[in-house]
Amino acid sequence: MDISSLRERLAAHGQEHLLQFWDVLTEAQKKTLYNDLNELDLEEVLRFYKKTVSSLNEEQTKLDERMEPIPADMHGSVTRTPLEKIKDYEETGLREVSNGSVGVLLLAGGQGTRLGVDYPKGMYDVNLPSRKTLYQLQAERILRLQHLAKEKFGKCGEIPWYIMTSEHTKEPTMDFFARHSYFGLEKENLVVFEQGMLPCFTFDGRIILEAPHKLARAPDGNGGLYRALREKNVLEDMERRGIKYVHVYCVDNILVKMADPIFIGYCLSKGADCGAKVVEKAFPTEAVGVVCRVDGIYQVVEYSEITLKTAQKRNTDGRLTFSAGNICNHFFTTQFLKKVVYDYESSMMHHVAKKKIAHVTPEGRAHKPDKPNGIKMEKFVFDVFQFANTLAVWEVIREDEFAPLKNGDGAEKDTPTTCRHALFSLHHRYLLNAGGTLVDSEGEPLPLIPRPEDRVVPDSVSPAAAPKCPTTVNANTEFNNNDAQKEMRWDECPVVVEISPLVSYAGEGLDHLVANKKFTCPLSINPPAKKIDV
Ligand code: UD2
Repeated sequence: MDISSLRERLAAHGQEHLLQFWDVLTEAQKKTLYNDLNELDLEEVLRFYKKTVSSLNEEQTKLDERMEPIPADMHGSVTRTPLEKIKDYEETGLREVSNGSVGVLLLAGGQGTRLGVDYPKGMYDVNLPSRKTLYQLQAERILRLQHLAKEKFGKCGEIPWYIMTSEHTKEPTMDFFARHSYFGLEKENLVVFEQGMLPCFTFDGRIILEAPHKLARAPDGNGGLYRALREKNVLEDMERRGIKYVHVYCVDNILVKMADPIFIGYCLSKGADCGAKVVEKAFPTEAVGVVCRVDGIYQVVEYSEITLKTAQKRNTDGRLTFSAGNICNHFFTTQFLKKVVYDYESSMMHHVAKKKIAHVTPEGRAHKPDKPNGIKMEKFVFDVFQFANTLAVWEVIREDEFAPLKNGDGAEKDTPTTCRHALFSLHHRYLLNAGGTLVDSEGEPLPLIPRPEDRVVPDSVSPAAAPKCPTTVNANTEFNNNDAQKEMRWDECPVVVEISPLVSYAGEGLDHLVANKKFTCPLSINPPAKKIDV
C-alpha cells in the first residue's frame, strides 16, 4: 500500500481528512479504505459535486412562463380512446412480445428508507392472502403475458427481466430469486445488475466518512440506470436478444402492468422513442411531477417548481392544463437508450438531495444527525426525456394501475394497507366484469366501494367475527377451502379478492370461472395445482 502517494492525492483535492483514523485502523480496515479510495475517481466525483452545487446557488426561477402541456395528439388516454383502438394497441404490443422484442427493466436500487425495511422493497409482502411479494407478483405477470402472446400469435417470445439493484440490494435480490426458483421464469431471462454509488458530501465539499474506514456512499439515483447500462454491458445483452422496446418501471407499484401491451402498442402507433405512462393529477396541489415541455423540451416538472396559479390552470373543458402525473413507468426504444447511453449520459446533471447522513465524529463515534448535514447526488430516470425526438404520454386510470408502496403502515398514504386494498378493489372489478358477484353472509352483493358501516377497525375485531375461511377457486374450476389459510384474517376490508397473475394479467380469462356465480370473501383464484407424481 503506497499510503504517502494516496495522502498526497487526497490533499491535492482537499480530502486528506479521509485518512484521519489511519493509524488506529486494523490491517483489514486499512486495506478496505485504501482500496476504496484508490478505486474512487476523485476528479470525477469532485467535478460532479461542483457542477451540482453550482446549480443550487443559481437563482431558482419558476418555470411557469416557459411551460406548455404535451400536445393533445401525443397525450392519449385510456378513458378517451375507443375500445377498438385500445384492442389494436394491445394486439400490436402482444405481437412484439411474441416476437421476443420486448424487455422489462425494474429500477430496484433504492434504499427504501421511507418504508423502513432493511431488505429490498421487492421482497416486501403486503399481506395478501397468498403472501406473495412484489417480486413474485411481477414475475407471474411476466409469465402470464408471455402465455397470452403465445396464445394469440402462436410464438412464445420471452421477456427478459432486467433488474437494476445497488450495493445494498443486489445480493439479497439474487438470493431471493434463487431460493424461489425464479418464480417459474427461466434463470437466464433474469439479468440482475448493479448501479453506481457516489460518495456523500458535507455542504462544504468534503466527502463524509460513515465509519473510520468507510466512506458514506449512496446509489446515484434511478437515472444511474444509463451509466450502468453501459458499464454493465446491459445494452449489449438487449441487442444480443433482439430487444427493441423496453418497459422501465419502479419496484413499489403493486398494480404495475409489466410490459403492458396496450402502452407499448400506443407508443409504437405514435412512432415514439420515449413514452411515459401517467395518471391524471388528482388536484392542483398534489405533490407529483408533471410531464410537460419547457421551452419546447420534454421534462418532468415538480410541483415545487411552479406557482399555484400555473398548477391550478385549466383548459376550457375544465381539466387541469398540467395534468400528466408521472408514475415512473416508461417506454424506451433500445435505439433511444443507445443514443442516451453513448452520446448524452455524461452531460446529464445530478440533482441535489439534502439528507441526514450517518457519519463518524472526530472522536471516532458513529453519529446519526437529526437534521440534514450533507448532500447526495442523484440522476433521475426521466431526465432523458429532453433527448427524445417523439415523446408519447399515455394516461391510465389511477385505481387500475397505480398504488405505490412508499411508507410503513400508520402513514397517511402509500402503505402496505393501501396497496393491499387497491389490489383487492381492482380484482373485485375484474370479477364483476367477468360476470361474478361477491356477496356478504346474507347473500347480498358487496358494494364496489365499501360502505363506511362495513369497514371494521382491525384492532376491534374479534377473531370469531373476522372472515376466516377463504373460498379458493382453482382455474380448473374446483372450489375448496384452503386449510392452510384458515387462521388468517383480512379483517379491515370487507372486500378481499386476490386473483393470481398466473390466471389473469388484466382481468381476462375469468368468465368461464366466475360468470353467474356468487362468492364470499376472502376469495382466492389460483391456477390448477400441479400434479405431483408419487
Ligand atoms: C418516483 C418518481 C416520481 C413519481 C413516483 C411515483 C423519479 C426520480 N421519481 O419518485 O416522479 O413517479 O416515483 O411512485 O423517478 N431507485 C433506484 N436507484 C436509486 C434510487 C431509486 O433504482 O438510486 C428506484 C427505487 O428502487 C424505485 C424507483 O427508483 O423503484 C423510484 O424511486 P423512489 O421511490 O425513491 O422515487 P420517488 O417515490 O421519490
